[in-house]
Amino acid sequence: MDELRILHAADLHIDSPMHGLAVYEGAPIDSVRNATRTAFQALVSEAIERKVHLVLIAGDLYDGEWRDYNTGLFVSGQLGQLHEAGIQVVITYGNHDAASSVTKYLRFPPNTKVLSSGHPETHLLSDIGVAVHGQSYPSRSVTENLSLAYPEAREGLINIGMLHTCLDGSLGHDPYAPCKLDELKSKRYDYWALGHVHNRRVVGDDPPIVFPGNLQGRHIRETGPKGATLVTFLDKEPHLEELVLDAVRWEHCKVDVSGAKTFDECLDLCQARLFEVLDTAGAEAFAVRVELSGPTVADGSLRGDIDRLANEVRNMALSRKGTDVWIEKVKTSTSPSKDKKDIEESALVAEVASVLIDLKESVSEISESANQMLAPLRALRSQLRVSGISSREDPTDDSQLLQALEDAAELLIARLGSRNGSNAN
Ligand SMILES: [Mn+2]
Repeated sequence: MDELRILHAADLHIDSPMHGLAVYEGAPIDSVRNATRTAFQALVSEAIERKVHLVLIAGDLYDGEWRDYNTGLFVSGQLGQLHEAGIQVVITYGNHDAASSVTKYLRFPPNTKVLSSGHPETHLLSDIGVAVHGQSYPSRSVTENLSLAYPEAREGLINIGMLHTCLDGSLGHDPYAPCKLDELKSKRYDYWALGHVHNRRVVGDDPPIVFPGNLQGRHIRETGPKGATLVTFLDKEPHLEELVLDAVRWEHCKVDVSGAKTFDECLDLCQARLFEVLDTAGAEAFAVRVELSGPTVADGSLRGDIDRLANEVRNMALSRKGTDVWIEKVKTSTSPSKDKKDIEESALVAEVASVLIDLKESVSEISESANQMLAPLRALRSQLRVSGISSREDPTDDSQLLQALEDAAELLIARLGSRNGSNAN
């Protein structure tokens, strides 16, 4: 065969829950919930369109035990489409879908081979001249070096090794099926189809040793484009192509609001940055964390109304027509401004605020003492009314009371004047 095309995927985690997504009005719930399935459908379409000969799934096809048989029915249906297109499939299970972890079972269509969890085995595909070597995980925690027992390469065939591994552990994943690059190379295979590390990494060139990364990000630590690796052998020489197949793109949108003066200014910066991230990423659906950072005088007002801030950002996301954008979280990592002018301004604002607070306290003190001063006058007025000197109604507020007292005082002065027989004028 002059040209052999193999599509290598790993870590599909079909029906994995999407972690940490807030539910709110208008959030594109369905596209996010179905993302792992939609991405698998994209993989199958791509395989058919590109007329690949073989699809490899190198572990963690499932996220864990099926909630119900629908997960199995979905996967089997997709494998059936590959079968109809004449495309063969080889699967190894990893730590998430180890034989002991997934107990429900459905038979796959005849194009699909699952490699044994008991020992490394070779699956021969003589019609396309390929030998696939590999082993599934018997249990979640496989700590021995599985690669050591992998079979010898078959002469005259293209040899592919499949392994779900942490390699030497330096890539920071759970330490399963550890091995060294040199041990893989020593097998003299033509390609190593690895899984387990969710970031795409090409860790060897001769032969290619590849982690394709997961097919669909599932949380904020799995950002950026996700997909699979297309390996084309031209006269037995491998050529790699990265295919982006994710249905929902995870992005961490970091907004620098340094120097913004107001809450509104921060919102403007958020919108500009969010839209820039969405435009650049070029996906159709997103799950986005928006994080504001930098020193700003608006630090206090952002932190004081984080709920409004979150909903203003959701509001921006909803205004993007034709793109499903789920705002996973809005985080405030801002700090108070260190700018001298800002500090002076805020010192001035603080001073004015403190004067206003003092003033308010003084007003309540004044009104207290006014009340005390008015108490004997109130008593006097009652006496005046009882003695018929004033006939006004009971006052309802102090101004009426004062008016009544003034009237009474005038009356008394007039009476006193006439009693003494002398008028002021
Ligand atoms: Mn995985």
